[in-house]
Amino acid sequence: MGREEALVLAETASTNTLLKQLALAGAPAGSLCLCETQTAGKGRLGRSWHSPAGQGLWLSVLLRPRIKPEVAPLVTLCVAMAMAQAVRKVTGLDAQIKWPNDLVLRGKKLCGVLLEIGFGPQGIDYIVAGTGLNVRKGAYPADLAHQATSIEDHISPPPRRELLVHYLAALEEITDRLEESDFAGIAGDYRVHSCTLGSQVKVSGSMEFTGTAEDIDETGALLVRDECGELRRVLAGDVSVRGVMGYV
Ligand code: BT5
Repeated sequence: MGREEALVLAETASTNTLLKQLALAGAPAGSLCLCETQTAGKGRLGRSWHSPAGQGLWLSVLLRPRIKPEVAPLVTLCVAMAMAQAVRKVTGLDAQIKWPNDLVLRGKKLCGVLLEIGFGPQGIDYIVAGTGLNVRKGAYPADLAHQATSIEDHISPPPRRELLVHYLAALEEITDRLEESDFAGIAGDYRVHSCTLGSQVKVSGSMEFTGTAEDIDETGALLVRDECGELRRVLAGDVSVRGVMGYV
């Protein structure tokens, strides 16, 4: 395979979509794409992601980790951990991880993570790890102000380059740990920076119930003790955490 690509664009529909095309054309791990603005930024489940010009770090990184397909969801946690670490290091702000894919700061969403995974005959072929980090106040629209935040809402924002450099270094270090030791390599760090574990949560989607999030298991699933005392495994779907992003 050739050298990795680094695309820095003024505008694209979605950095994830573009990098996925490069991944399918054989681009190597470490390739990345970032842009000033996305015209069709994607969230999960067909939702959209606001990505106005110059207001955030709209970025996708191509990973080709040597891990078993069943632990692929753990990579979402690695990406969120790496971004939380970068934000803490560069700004001193205590960004926390809301399972599975949000970074929150004082109860509001600072960054979203979107993973797109391609499987081949050997297992995982590629993972496009997209992150939308709100750097300036204009990153999110006024009607999301009750649940969204940016670095500039708290401090004078650092150059995006610094956040990028620390994020890439942290991502490499954390995914190396995942490759070497699976879940055991990342679980401790994850537990420390999670705002979900130990909190009351509301699960919606294919199953709906409330309970207390106790832990994650070795595949990244959330373990929630429901009101009847039963421990239930939540694989996907939406989880609201009491006190975070509007769940009161
Ligand atoms: C996510 O989805 O949080 C994943 C977002 C990933 C965005 C990055 S940007 C680079 C890369 N390229 C892409 O096309 N995507 C990735 P989800 O959990 O579904 O949250 C989406 C919801 O968050 C929306 O429905 C809005 O309510 C809210 N939202 C949209 N834009 C936001 C923003 N800038 N800040 C905070 N909340 C936002």
